[in-house]
Amino acid sequence: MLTLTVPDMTCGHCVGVISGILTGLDPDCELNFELASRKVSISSTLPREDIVEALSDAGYSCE
Ligand SMILES: [Cu+2]
Repeated sequence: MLTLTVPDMTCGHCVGVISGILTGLDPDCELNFELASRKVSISSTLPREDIVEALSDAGYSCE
């Protein structure tokens, strides 16, 4: 389980975009969003760096 903080994830639209990116990379990933704290928990075989890069490319930098 990987937990990322995505400061620019501010609304349900962002959650939808990020969800689409991650399930596009790994259809079997399990995601849990905590919008209030800007956190995404990701259960996936993808390397962390690939996830961070894909989200950054879409304008969502991660911490
Ligand atoms: Cu948004």
